[in-house]
Amino acid sequence: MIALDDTKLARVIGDFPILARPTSRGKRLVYLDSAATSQKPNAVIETLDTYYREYNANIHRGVYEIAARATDEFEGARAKVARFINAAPQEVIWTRNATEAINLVAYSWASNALHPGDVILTTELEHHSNLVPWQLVAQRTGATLRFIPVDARGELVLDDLDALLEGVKLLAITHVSNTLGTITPLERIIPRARAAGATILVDGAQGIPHLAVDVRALDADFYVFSGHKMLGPTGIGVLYGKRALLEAMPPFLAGGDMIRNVEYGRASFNDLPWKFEAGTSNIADAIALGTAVEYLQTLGMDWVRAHERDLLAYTLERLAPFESRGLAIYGPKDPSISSGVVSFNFADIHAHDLASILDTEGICIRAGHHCTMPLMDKMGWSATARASFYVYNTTADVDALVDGLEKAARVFKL
Ligand code: C6P
Repeated sequence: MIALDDTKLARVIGDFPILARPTSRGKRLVYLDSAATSQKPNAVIETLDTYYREYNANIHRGVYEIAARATDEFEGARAKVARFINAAPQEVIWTRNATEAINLVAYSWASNALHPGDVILTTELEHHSNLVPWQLVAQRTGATLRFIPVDARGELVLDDLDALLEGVKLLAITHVSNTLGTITPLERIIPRARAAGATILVDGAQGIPHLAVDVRALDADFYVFSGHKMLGPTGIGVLYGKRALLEAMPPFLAGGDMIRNVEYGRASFNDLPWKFEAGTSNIADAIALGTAVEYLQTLGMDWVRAHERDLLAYTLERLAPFESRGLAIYGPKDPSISSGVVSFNFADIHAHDLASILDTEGICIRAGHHCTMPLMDKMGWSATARASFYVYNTTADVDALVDGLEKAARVFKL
C-alpha cells in the first residue's frame, strides 16, 4: 500500500506546480481527472519556455544555428518517443492527438484497403474517436461494423472471438477503457486477429500513459496516443505504424514538408515519417512530449503502474462502505485488470451535481458520458461520475473524494 511519506511520491508531487496552488475557495487542488488530461511537470513547462525563449525557429528549413537546434530537438523528441515504445523513429508520425492519428489511418489506409463486404471489428467499449471514424469509413467503402461485446462488469466477452473475427479486415480496439478503466486483454486478442488476417489498430490514448508499451511485442500495426494524457502538452499526438504499412499508404494531408519534388502538374513525396507531416509542425509541443516521456522513464513505468494499482485498490476499499448507501461502482473491481479509473453514481444524485459539490471542495472529477455514448446506452446509464488517477495522486486525494461524497450525502439528505 502507498505510504504518504513515500519520498519518491513527495518528489513527484513537488514537480507539478499546479498542485501547490489552492483553488479560489482556498481549497487544496485534488485533481482526479487525468483521463481527460494530465497535469504537467516543471520539466515539460520549462522545455516549452526554453524553446520559445532560446531557439524558436522553423524546422527542416533554416541553415542558421537556432533552426538547426530546433530541428535537432524536434527529431530528438521523435527518437525518444520511438525508444519509449520500442519503434523506429520513421514509424513515429506526429499528429495533433489520438483522434487525428485514427483519422489518418481511416483516410489513408482504410479508405483504400477496405471494400464492400469487408468487416471492421471493434468493441462496445470504444471512445467516439475510435468508433465514428470507422462508421464514416464503412459509409465510404461499403464495409460493415461488428462489435466485441462487453459484459455487465465492463469486461470484453471473448467466447465467440474466432467467429467474430471471420472476414475481418480491421480490428480497431482500445487498450484501456476511458469510462471504466478496463484493460483489454490485447495479448489474447491480437494473435487471434493476426491469425485471421486482420490489420490491427490499438487506441492507446488511455494505455500508454499508465502501462509499459512495447509496440513490437504487442504486434499492433498501428498504435495511437495523445501527448496531453501522458504529462505532455495538448496539440501533439502520435501515430505509430509498422514501416511497410506506412510506406504503402498515400499521404493524408498535402503541402509543405511532406514533398520530395513538386512540378506544376505533379509531386513526389518525402520519406517516412515526414510524408505524413504536411505544413509546419507543432514543434514546441513535440519537443516537450519528448521531455514528458523522459520524465515517465525516470519514474519507471513499472512504478507508475504499481502506484496506480495500489491507489485503485485503496479507492475501492474506501468506497465499499458507500455501496449499502446507494453508491454504484462500475467497471472491473479488480485492480489487476483495471487502470486508474473509477466510474460511479451515488444514489439518485445526478453525476453533474455530484461533480459540482466536489468542485466546492477543490476536487476535480469528470461527469457525463465520457464520449462513450453507445456504452452508456448499453449499460443504461445517462451519466457517470469518473475519478481518474495518475502519478501525482495520493491516498489523501482518495480520502478527500470520500469526504466529498459524505458532503454530497448531507446536501442531498441521503
Ligand atoms: N478521452 C476522456 O476524458 P484526444 O481527444 O484525441 O486527445 O483523445 C481521444 C481519446 C481517444 N481514445 C480514448 C480511449 C480516449 O479516452 C480519448 C480521450 C478523454 O476520457 C477526453 S473525451
